[in-house]
Amino acid sequence: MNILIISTNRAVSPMPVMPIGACVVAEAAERAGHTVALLDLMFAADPRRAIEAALGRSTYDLIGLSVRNIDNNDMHGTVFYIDGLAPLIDVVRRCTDTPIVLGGASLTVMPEEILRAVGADCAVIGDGEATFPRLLERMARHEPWEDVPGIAFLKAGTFKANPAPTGVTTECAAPTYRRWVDLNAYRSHLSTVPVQTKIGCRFQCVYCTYRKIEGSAYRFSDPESVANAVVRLAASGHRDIEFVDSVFNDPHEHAVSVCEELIRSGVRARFQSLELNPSHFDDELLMVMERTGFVGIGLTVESASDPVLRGLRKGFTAREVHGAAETVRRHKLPCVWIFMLGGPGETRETVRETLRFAEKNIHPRDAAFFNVGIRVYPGTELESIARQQGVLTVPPHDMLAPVFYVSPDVEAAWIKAQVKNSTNGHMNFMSGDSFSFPYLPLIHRMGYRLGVRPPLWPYTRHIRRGLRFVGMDV
Ligand code: B12
Repeated sequence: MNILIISTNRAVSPMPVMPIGACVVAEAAERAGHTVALLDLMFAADPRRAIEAALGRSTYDLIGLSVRNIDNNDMHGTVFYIDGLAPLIDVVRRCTDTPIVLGGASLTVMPEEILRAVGADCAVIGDGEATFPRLLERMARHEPWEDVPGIAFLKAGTFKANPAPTGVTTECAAPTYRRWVDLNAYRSHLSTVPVQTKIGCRFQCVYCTYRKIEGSAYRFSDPESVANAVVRLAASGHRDIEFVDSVFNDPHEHAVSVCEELIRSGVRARFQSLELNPSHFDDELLMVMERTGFVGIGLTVESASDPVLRGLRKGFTAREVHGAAETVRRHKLPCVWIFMLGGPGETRETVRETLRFAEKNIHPRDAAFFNVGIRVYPGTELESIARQQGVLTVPPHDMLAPVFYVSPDVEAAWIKAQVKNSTNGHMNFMSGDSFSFPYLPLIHRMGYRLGVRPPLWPYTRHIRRGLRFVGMDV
């Protein structure tokens, strides 16, 4: 079959991300014998025209739309990306009656709601590289496809979803990005090249969708295959690699093995991962990461207060958060700390405790990001907590347009004011406002021209000072 995959993501905040999922399924479809083209709308001046032009150039047997984000998870500057999807589907429908298949993380999180909102023939939930080729095989033979595992669809208004298959991962599925996307455009926006070392997440955080997307049992890529993939990427000029595992340093041994294999390969690249957990975070890990060539890490701690960490079911304590701060201090690796305020158990006192922790323990050369309010997804434990507490009343099928949770024991506006105070006094601190800053893409491009390479966040204090100097307080 002749297939067009359209990557619909155009979000440039916090930076444009390369469409790893769309590239992975494009290559899986090719391996299954199909002819595949990929249209990446990230930098298209006019996405609708770009679709019309692509559909004018060739006739396709199937069109796959990759839909990454539902919204930006920001309670105070909410952007709802699904609103932009229906107009794109309209353009496709106007040009052709080819079947439309949706895929991407957002579809695994809320397949029914998205299918109802935008209309499409079906959606792939879970790992696309396994399901998409099976669907194509059926469609190519004009056979019924409704029983293919991992497919969701609406039939006469009723939603049906077949459980997604979960395979064993041994090979690292790093696609040959340069075949599919405009690498120079991504590079000039300080984007990194995504690579996964495993799939799955074993943590039980009450708000999170990662288990739903990737499953709760780990499927590991063999460390050697990760190193081979990175060597291959580096040879074609991709030297800013970001590990996009749900939690990079869990299990600890796998992260260490991956680093050791990268060291053994002799590859020269700059690595980062923003998804580290403080409970598997020690000198051994940081030493091996430094030797590998890591240039930045993110610690997703969310809070430094025990009642909130318990309420969020993070699986670690404030003691481990403090321990992680001591470990960070013993090394030179830049670290961005990620906090999410307002979770179950949050009070004015716990907010103060977390902010005091950040002010006291985060070195000025490092950075911190504070999000206020938590996006509630249907089916999560947070949804039940919010309903029990009476702070969520919209029915589950109305939660596609984002709804947010804030602990009933503290006001969102008060938390936001405290964060503002703290960011005013600490130029290395950021809030949701920094991500929605309209000149962020320009800052990325200017940084690139000045020779900055990702990540940009270690420069937060310099950028904020510069912006303050010209009258912009972000
Ligand atoms: C790492 C990560 C990041 C990194 C990305 C770094 C990088 N260089 O890529 C950072 C921290 C920058 C980031 C930022 C954001 N992220 Co993020 N991120 C992730 C994470 C943990 C992994 C994503 C990933 O690369 N997965 C690996 C690839 C292979 O999987 P995939 O893209 O889903 O593709 C598979 C399937 O979806 C499917 N598929 C994909 N496309 C297609 C197309 C077709 C046709 C088919 C059939 C199948 C298919 O097959 C693929 C292979 O199996 C996910 C959570 C998760 N565990 O999935 C969140 C996630 C994708 N992020 C999310 C969000 C919201 C964001 C932000 C908007 C948050 C913010 N306010 O900043 C931004 C948006 C950035 C942008 N410009 O788009 C959401 C998106 C869904 C939603 N709930 O809205 C997720 C799911 C987390 C969540 N909260 O639920 N993110």
